[in-house]
Amino acid sequence: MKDKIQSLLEEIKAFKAENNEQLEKFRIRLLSKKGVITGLFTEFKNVPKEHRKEFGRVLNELKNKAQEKVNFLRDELEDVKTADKSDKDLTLPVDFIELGTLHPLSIVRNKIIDIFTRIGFTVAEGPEIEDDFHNFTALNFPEEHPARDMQDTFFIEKDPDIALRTHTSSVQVRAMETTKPPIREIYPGRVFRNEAISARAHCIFHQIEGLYIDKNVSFADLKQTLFYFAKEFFGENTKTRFRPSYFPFTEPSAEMDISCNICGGKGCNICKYVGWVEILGCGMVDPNVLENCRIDSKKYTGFAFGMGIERITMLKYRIEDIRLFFENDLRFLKQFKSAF
Ligand code: 2NL
Repeated sequence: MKDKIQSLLEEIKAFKAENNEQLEKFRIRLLSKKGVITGLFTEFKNVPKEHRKEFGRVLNELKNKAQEKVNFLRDELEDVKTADKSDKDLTLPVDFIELGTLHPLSIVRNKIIDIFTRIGFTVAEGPEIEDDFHNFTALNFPEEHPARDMQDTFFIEKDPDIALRTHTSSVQVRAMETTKPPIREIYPGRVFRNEAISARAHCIFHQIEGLYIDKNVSFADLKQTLFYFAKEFFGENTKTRFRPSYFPFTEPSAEMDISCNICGGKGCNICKYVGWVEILGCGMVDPNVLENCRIDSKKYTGFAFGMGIERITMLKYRIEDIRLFFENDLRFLKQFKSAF
């Protein structure tokens, strides 16, 4: 019996079919009601009780192998058939190619870019690997600031320090160094922080920062620009409020909240029952930073802001885990089809 099963397994493995007739013959000989494998099942009653379980397992495996082989060869013959046909008949419709969709972070980034370009901002990008000056020193980070620590920043080289940029502000520094104001730009890009990954934080994420430098730029310009953005992005009824904050590179600094777009300000678990959610940080560019970038701080003033694209996207689409953006699970990604 063992030999018989073994030789059937080898036969299945070696079998090739040139056409459907040969395949059908093979199928009938092994798997039909009167087929060899079906026949083996009738031997069951002659097998001693203690071996029946094992015998059943082996037979089922044999049957599955045979069926899989038949399915495989059937598909293969079908492919050959369609390939033959399409070679010959050029009027046949082509196979449908499914279009991909934009990543939700790209959708939101594009939307933000769209809003700011309507009011005169242009887009600029810069390197993801930065030196200490552009990522920290020019931006007023003191020597002992915790962000300069290995625990917070991914260093590539030390002395002189080269690191993965921790914000896109380094691109703004480059813009200020090389451009005579007025400067009115936004800076989208990928940034890196040495953080443990959780539902709310990731070591890679995306930011958009913005900068407006000219003569007489005021905090009123900042408020009105960001209010316009909030209404365009989250809807006409969105309210904003500014709270005092601190960043090394702006003075004064503020954080902007929007009225919760989930509950309309009434209070829910997204806004932690306060009716407001934080969406970005901003402020007037510190005169030190202007001078570090060779801009005359007596002649020019400016405002700057920065927001996390993941954060805004999570708020807009009510996504609860930041890791979803990086796992590339099509069941998640295919839900965002507003891209085109
Ligand atoms: C946040 C806060 C901010 C800036 C970024 C900036 C850049 C230069 C000069 C001054 Cl070169 N400021 N950027 C200013 C305020 C806040 O980001 O929470 N981002 C996610």
